Amino acid sequence: MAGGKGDKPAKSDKSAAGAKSSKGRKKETGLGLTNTKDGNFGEWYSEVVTKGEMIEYYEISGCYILRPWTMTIWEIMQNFFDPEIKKMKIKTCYFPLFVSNNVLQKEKDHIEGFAPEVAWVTRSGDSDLEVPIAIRPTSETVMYPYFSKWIRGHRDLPLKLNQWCNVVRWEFSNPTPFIRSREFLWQEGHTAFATKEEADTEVLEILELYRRLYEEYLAVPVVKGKKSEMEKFAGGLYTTSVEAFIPNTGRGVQGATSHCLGQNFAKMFDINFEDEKGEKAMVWQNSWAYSTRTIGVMVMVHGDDKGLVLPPKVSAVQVIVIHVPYKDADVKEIMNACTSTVKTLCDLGIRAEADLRENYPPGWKYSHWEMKGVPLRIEIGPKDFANNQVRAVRRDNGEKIDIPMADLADKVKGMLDTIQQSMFDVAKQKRDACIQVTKTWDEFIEALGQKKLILAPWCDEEEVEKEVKTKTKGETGAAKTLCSPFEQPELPEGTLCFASGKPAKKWTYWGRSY
Ligand code: 87F
Repeated sequence: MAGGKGDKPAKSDKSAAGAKSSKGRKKETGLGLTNTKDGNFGEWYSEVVTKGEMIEYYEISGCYILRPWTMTIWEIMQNFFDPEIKKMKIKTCYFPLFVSNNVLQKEKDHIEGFAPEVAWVTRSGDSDLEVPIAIRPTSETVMYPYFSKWIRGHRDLPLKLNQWCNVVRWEFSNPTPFIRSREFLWQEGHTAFATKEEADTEVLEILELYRRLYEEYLAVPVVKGKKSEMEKFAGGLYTTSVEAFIPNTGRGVQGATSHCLGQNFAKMFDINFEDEKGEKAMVWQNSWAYSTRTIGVMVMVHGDDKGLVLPPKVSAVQVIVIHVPYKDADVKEIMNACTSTVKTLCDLGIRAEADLRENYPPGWKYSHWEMKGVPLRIEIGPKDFANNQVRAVRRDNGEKIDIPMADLADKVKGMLDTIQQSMFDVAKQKRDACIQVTKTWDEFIEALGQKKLILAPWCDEEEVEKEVKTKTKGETGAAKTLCSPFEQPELPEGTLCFASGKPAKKWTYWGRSY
């Protein structure tokens, strides 16, 4: 190990993870978390996203700086999703950030409950604006007047648009990076069809892409399903979602939504067309979105007491190569081995980098890259060099294996795939272990206390859901429906609702949620 001079990191903090000097004493490294995931989840989370260099807190509460470590993940997800929707003939557009009050208020029912969250611009310089303008919280009311203008006949349909943008919702309940922020990034898709069938089909196609984003990219298992009448988007006909679960807090989290809006907005905004028979008809619309919340869910699911754990598919750096100098060994030749290892991996399309900084000891660097969640670390020391091999260490489970230089390409590629799959499998196992089937009220309350993800037979009545909410209201928030999974277990004839005792209509997931 390096030890000795000049290797003390700039910052010094309460904790000292990792690095030991050659004398074997723990050094103050300024690295490491002061909170554990099980001990204080909220503090742990904000420490992980800041020390993992994803987020910097900003002066304005609820607003966060998204650092490159975050934006790369966002871009990788975008590079999957955008071509997929382009295959579906969805076109990119961009509408303005500002909305006039007039237009915003047009769909009254829709905006009513949301009004407190709308942010307004009222001044420019020293003078008040003649009329205040709102900042988009979503773009239905921004876009649909133009849908009305652009759609004339059936040949103008379908109209399928998507925009990548930011939105502002002035939330008041505890802001959390990624999960609940006042400004966030998303894509919002808005489409119009001649028939309900086409709209229905698209809702599910988009939902499947959201499932793939979570499961194939973020290695987070989700449930696809339908929202209850109470939890759906009030302006629409029905809402589908992918729901994730955070075992440590026992909370569900809506991962992304795909709505069929029906004809509500078409009525409001006069979005009509002349059909093939020459008759006037109203369009069927959808809207759908996923946001930077996806990244927060991923951090919450995979992170551990050493920091972030990133799935290889989305990590900006997939392999970090670190040289391990030793007393009299030839540092130059080990460094060269690192550089050529990086080159071999990069040539294969693997995102590899070397950390050859000499002012930090290897142990400090291990902790640093563990904090940032890099999936695989490769160490090269004099012995490895002599044996023509490298040592690989997995971030997700700490497993160490020696890889002969000759096998580097194959083995590393294989390991990254294995890590991706294994992270999903482990997350799914943990999620599934939290699922509790409850058939009575007492079982339900007990499971809720144990932070379970509850699957219960339900009569599907709004009044009953309201009652469950009221009865479970407490410090940690009320229980509500998350979704009714499309994959329904068998519901035997005569099964009763856990809450009302009436005949059950479906299985539904319940829990506290973000
Ligand atoms: C906050 C303020 C004003 C949510 C809001 O889910 C309006 C709204 O309409 C609002 N918060 N919503 C619902 C958004 C529905 C819908 N919009 C397009 C989506 C997907 C993308």
